[in-house]
Amino acid sequence: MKKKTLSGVLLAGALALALTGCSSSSESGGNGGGDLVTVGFAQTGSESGWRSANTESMKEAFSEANGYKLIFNAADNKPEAQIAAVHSFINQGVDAIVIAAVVTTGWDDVLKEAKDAGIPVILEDRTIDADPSLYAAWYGDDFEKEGEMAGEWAATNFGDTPTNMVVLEGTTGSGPAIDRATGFDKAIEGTQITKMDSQTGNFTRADGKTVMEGFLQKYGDKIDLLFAHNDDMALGAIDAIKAAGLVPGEDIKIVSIDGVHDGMQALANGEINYIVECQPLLGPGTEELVKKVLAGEDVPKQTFAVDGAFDQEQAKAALPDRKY
Ligand code: GZL
Repeated sequence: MKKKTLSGVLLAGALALALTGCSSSSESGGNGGGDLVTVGFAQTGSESGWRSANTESMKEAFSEANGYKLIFNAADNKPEAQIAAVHSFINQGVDAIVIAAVVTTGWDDVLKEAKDAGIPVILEDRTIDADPSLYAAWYGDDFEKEGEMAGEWAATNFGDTPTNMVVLEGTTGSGPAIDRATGFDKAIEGTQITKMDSQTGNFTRADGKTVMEGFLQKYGDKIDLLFAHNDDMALGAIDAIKAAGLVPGEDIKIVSIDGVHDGMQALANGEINYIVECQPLLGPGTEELVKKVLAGEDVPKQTFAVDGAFDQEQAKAALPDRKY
């Protein structure tokens, strides 16, 4: 924890070495000594299968065995609860703070407070609109590129014929919702794909189903294509499409983003037509950044995870070895 005097740390380290007889190792958490590095992690919540995989990866990386004491907070997708969690981490004097921001805005004040307290902040997954000097690094996926890849698939397969599309957007104000829409819209510019409607389904299966039910009531069989900002909303939409007596993947083509297991299974079954991957296993890379930042090493401001994309055959081939 913060606020230890240097002599206190050296003494603790010396005691730990005496007790365990092992030399200080760079394998343990941030400071290499015997005491744990305390990390406050402000997670969005538990809105999707992607989020569950991300949380598991982060908890594994910041385990006690790896030398960390992780203080975990899931904000139930409430921005104000997430800000309060970060305030709490600062007051507890943690050694470092990691944030997966529900929305991009509202971060400057609490990040200034962390900076004044000498606590480094590392962003994982979600992006924020704040002065870059207020955080040490960001590690995650390229949301605009994901949207562009999904849009390019739609343009290639449907751009030459009049195609009516509806969109299930992610959490309003979140980095992935903003950037995936930007990338997708750029890719379908000049095609014959018409966006009839676009509403948020909050990245959840339940809201994806509810919003799709509304689209079906309003547009009926005029809908040719659905772009879902994540698999969970696509899976909810599939339930609504089936309940309306239509065939998902045939009557209504579906392109989605994430590549979680249930989404990839629906793709293999032909109920989704294309998925752009969004890598959730960000724990090891985030832990590496925290360790380097605490050791005073220079780190890149942005590090991008590598994402693939899958059609039905590729999903069938990939499913057996998928880790999430
Ligand atoms: C993207 C991540 C998004 C996923 C959703 O990196 O922030 O949030 O696409 C998740 O499934 O809810």
